[in-house]
Amino acid sequence: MKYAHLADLHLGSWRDEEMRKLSTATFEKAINSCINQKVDFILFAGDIFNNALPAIDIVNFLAFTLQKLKKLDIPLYVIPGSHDFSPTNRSMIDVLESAGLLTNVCKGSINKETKLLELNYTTDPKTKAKITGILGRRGMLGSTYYENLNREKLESEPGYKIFMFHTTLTELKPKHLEMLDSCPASFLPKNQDYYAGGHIHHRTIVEIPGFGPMTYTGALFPNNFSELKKYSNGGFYIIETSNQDLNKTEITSSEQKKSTQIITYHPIKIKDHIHLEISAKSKTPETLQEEIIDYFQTKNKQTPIIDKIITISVNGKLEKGKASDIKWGDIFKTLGTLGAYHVLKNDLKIQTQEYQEFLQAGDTTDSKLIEESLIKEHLGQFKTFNKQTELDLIKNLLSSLNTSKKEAEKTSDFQKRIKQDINVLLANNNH
Ligand SMILES: [Mn+2]
Repeated sequence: MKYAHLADLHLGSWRDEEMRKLSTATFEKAINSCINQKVDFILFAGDIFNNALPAIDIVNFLAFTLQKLKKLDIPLYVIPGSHDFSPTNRSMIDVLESAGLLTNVCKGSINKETKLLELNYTTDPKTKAKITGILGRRGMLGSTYYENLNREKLESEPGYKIFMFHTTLTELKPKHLEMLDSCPASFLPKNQDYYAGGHIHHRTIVEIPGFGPMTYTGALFPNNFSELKKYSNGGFYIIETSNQDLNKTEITSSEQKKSTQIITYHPIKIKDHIHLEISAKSKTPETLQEEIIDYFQTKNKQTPIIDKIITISVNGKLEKGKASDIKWGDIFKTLGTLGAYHVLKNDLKIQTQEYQEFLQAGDTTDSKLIEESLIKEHLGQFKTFNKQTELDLIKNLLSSLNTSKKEAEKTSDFQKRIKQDINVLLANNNH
């Protein structure tokens, strides 16, 4: 058996059209690669879309691509991620499932007596692999699913089993995301053959005794400036198991299984990437600007920057002036004439005499992390909730309010949708 594991596709992300094009091109290339490698089925471990209500052209593009899989009889199994549905539980994934383009494997019910969540496996018709999982929610809302999960039911099921998750697991958390809330891997059922993770945009494979390999693929395509700077590109896993393992009825130990399963990472690269890290220390906005242009003009003589993505990070304290005095428009234009595909900058870490508050947010340029640490700094001034509830609520409110009126949505419907979403959030936190 051979299958693919993709996660954090974030289709429709990036404001810049050039970057959005790369994100969809990466997706198309990944699916074609899966087809060429003749996988039996494909998994998407959440965050298929970047927003709960994606633009029509993105949904159309995805439906068109998934139709190819359907024609070739390659099933697609998914769990929704934290970005895939609105607080009122609306998700485009439901539409795609109704159209027969994918199967949401997060299916189950609450046992009336035990009050535990009982998940059902979806069996892949051709390989007989059994797949289930838990959808992702924003903040730590999702952890209640794990706290109330009937794990034994999943642990004692015979056959080849895949568990999909879209949450932060403590044991799989990379160093640079240490401050994120997480739940322990022991919240997941033991004895699954593969744990297909999403949510954390950092490639990881961890072996924990009693469990099969627990994995994050990382984002299929970097989703923001800091991911682009750190990873340049994304990719996915192909998992291959030897066939004698497939129709077994007894439960084998995870150690026995390990030897019969190979996981390989397949990077997908559309454009090359160059990063420049430059210090503003003892420079004026004008000299800094000259230095950046100079760097690329000189570099271009050795290795042309033609068709490459360029990221520029500036940090340190300007001798005079402020970050907004740097004429980025001129820099972009010059690099454009040298043939760069697209240029992005991050000047959030430039310090000036006037404004230094960003420093307190720690050593990071990831806007999400800056946001989180600023919220944490000011928690508890407001006595209505405990700190954890307040943090979750603020994060959820911020993400719900980060929306705009959709194509053809009436203003009154838009207002109603926002009010409804906010009411759901406030009701959920009212304890
Ligand atoms: Mn994600």
